[in-house]
Amino acid sequence: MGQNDNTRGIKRRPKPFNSADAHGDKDSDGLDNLWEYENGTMITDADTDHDGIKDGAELHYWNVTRGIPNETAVEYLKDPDVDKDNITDGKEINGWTVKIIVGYDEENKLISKEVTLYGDPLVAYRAPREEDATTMKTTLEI
Ligand SMILES: [Ca+2]
Ligand SMILES: [Ca+2]
Ligand SMILES: [Ca+2]
Ligand SMILES: [Ca+2]
Repeated sequence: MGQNDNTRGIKRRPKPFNSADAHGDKDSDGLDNLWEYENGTMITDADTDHDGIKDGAELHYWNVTRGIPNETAVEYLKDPDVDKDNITDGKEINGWTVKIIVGYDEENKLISKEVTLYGDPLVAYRAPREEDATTMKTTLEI
């Protein structure tokens, strides 16, 4: 790097930090300023896509845990909901709490309980539907 910059013939954007800061980590997300600048993630926001997982941890998840190639992983860092199921990557990976209906009491009031659900951020999650609750009710009454 450095010496080859002039031979590329592309206009270089001014860097938002001086070279001494290139290996700093302004937002403490585990990725240095230069990497973030070059990959288009936010240097001053630890969670670029606001999906609940900091950039460094999210990159590690995609790269290492899921074996996603770097180029795609970088896109996922900027996408809060990769599988477009309206549940953020952070929720699917770290779990989220929902109330589910487990049955009805004697007065026919719904009994619900809170459960933590986990999803796969690469597979669209199918939310429990009303039919499921009915099935559960039937099962409970038997
Ligand atoms: Ca950083
Ligand atoms: Ca993120
Ligand atoms: Ca993401
Ligand atoms: Ca999702």
